[in-house]
Amino acid sequence: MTDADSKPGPLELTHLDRRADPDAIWKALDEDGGMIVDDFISQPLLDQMQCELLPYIVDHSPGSTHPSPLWIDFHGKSTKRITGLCEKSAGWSALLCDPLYQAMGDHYLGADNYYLNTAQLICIGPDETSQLLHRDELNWPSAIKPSDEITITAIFALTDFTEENGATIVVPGSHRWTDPMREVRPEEMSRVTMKAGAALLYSGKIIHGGGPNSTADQWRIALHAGFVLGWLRAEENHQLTTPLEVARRLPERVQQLIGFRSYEQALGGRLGLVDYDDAARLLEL
Ligand SMILES: O=C(O)CCC(=O)C(=O)O
Repeated sequence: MTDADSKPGPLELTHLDRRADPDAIWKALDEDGGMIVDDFISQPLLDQMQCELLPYIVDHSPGSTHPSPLWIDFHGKSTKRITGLCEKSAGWSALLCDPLYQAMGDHYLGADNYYLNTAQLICIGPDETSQLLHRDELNWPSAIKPSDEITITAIFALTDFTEENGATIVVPGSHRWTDPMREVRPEEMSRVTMKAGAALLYSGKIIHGGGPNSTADQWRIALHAGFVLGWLRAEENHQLTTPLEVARRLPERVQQLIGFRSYEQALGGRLGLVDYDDAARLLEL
């Protein structure tokens, strides 16, 4: 164990206003492994997204379809998870083009160097227990670099996040831990309480998980959406969750982020091609 492993993190993550200097946002994120931007989503856009997405949430059943007990537990027996959001919400596509959200991806992963990992609604319902704590970057274990991010994520609150209804659990400072097996002590955990419209921005290295919901009738609704380096496979298969005719009508940035454009590495590699041409050609046909 090193000093970084034993040094306790702050009890609560920093909250900054949407109008804060982006450098102050990255500084807070770098220090603690995560931070909260209040009022990230404007009220009209929040209203639009809630209205567009609510019917899908009502229709969806909680729980996992995976046979393994590990995944059933990880996905949550009382949690609804919904993807394919570009088809379901024009508001979500607008948020994907938000300049601050783009600045986060560009800052941590490099401009034009990343794709959308997954965009999923995570709706934690009554009686849900705590999710297994985890680090997002462990999806790609052999790509992990000690000092660089390979994935960076935002959890947008579409309803208020409270201690009772499932606010995300984070372990501030754990992005610096060098011992991957180090156990988390209860006093190192903090709950991400925030108002609807706020966003938790966090490192792929920080330990976190969905919180328990002890309410009788409240659903905690999050839109969990991260970016991943363009040469790594994304968690969500966006080209199957978004039909081609829908992709044709999306903003260019969204088309790129969900893989309807090919990836060109700075050093010359090209990935995700169609007939050795850019996948964007398919959108023109
Ligand atoms: O729902 C949350 O607050 C976090 C969920 C999460 O980290 C996950 O499902 O990977």
